[in-house]
Amino acid sequence: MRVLLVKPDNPNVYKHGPQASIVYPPLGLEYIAANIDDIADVRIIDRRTKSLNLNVFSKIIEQFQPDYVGISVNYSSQIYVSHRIASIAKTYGSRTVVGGWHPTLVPSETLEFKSFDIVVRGEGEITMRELIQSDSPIGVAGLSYKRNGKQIHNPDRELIDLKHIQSPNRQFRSASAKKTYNFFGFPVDSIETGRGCPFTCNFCCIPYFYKKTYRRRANQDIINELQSFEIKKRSSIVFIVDDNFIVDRKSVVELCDAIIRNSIKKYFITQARVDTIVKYPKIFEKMADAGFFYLFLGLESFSDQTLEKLNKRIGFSQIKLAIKILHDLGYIIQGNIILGANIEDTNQDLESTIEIAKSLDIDIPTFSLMTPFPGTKLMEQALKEDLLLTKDWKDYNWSVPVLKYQNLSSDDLNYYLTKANEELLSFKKAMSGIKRFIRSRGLSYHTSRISPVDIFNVVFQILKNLKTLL
Ligand code: B12
Repeated sequence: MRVLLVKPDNPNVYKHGPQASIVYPPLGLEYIAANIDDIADVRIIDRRTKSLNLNVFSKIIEQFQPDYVGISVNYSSQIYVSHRIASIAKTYGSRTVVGGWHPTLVPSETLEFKSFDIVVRGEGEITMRELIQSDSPIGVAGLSYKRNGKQIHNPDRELIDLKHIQSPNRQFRSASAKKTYNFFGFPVDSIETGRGCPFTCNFCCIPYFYKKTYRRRANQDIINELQSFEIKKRSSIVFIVDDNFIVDRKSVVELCDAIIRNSIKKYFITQARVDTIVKYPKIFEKMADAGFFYLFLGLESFSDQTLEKLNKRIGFSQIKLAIKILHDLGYIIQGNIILGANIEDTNQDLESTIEIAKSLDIDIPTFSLMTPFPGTKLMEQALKEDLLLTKDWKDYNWSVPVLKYQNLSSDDLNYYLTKANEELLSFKKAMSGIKRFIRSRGLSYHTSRISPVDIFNVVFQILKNLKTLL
């Protein structure tokens, strides 16, 4: 059995701002690969590598003749590119399987595309394995498929015990893929330590996907993975992709201790919540000792009333305090702010959001427009109150207005998004964050983590992307 796994490109996103210079490896597909590579001949191709246009892709399919082509559709905005990829696969007689967040959240609608045969709902490791083993979707939990023009939705699959799945297989990366995965020029890898989040923010689909649960992997498995050749030798930065890294606090501290004890000298990046920083600053001190240096914070809004409406369960005073705590520890902060986070927002509210953002010391502020993804409370509300401007998924990328506001037009939202990016994303500000970080941790901390070649690559990358970074 031959299986080709495909990571589609990301159209229409990140033309500007820091994310334009970051590409992480396709961790979800590497998990799938690891869990089927003993029963199938597997390949992964990543369409985000520049060399892989659709002609090259067709040639690969023609030569490999896969029985199954599995496509990862994590972002709703990727559904049409994924359809194009699947259509090509079908002309060569492959069965097409789509997995990831978007198909899981709207399986029936996804199956309406002629090109998609099967949807894997939720976590794909065991479901895909059973599909390949039986070479049929009948009776496999977690699958939706078409038969004689009718859709069949098998029962959901139980959430996986994370101790019983194979770690991701990173051996399937092509030479150009290896070059593509980078964080501002630094070789980067991704790892997952847990799945889910106990919070229920109204714009987030995680509670739906993971059924409001949180599961964590065993720390020894994470350490083993960090010590694998691909991560140990090939990357200086490790991105922990978890939605919320600090849920089981004891386990996080034990992991940091184990990283230090095992002399795993890496720089780590992850996402954290503002309230956790304020309540447990000691954990962030420990994380800094272990190599954590860059944190993504979902700040969302500076209005307590709006934060409450989002069910974010943080307040503006916590945001200010969290920034101070992290800066005292030398962290670089990327903070995301949602423009129009309250459907009642006015021009004045957006003006003041931008002004407050300027007054806060966020090293890399990023802005998005409020977007109701399937599977969220926000989408429920938008459908009930007829607030959707469009249901064209290609626009659901957080930078195109898709909601109707009482007091704001789409032009207003576009104007403020551009203004926020232009006035706040500053190379100078980011550099001062980097300088603070370098100074705060001491020379030996850095020299043990970074090679001169990496430094050269980063400087080269920054100069190359100066235009998009500014
Ligand atoms: C890390 C991450 C990122 C990284 C990029 C990671 C990458 N490699 O591309 C960054 C920070 C850049 C990012 C950016 C954005 N992200 Co993001 N991101 C995530 C996050 C937290 C983890 C993804 C991950 O690696 N998971 C770990 C792996 C192991 O899981 P997985 O990929 O889901 O794969 C599993 C299953 O989905 C399934 N599966 C997936 N693909 C396939 C394929 C097949 C064939 C099969 C069988 C199964 C299968 O099986 C896998 C194993 O169980 C997810 C939430 C989450 N918990 O997953 C959000 C998430 C995917 N992101 C989201 C969003 C909205 C965005 C942004 C638009 C946000 C913004 N403000 O800019 C951007 C857009 C990115 C883009 N299009 O380029 C949404 C997507 C919603 C939607 N319907 O579109 C999510 C769900 C977060 C959320 N709560 O809303 N993101």
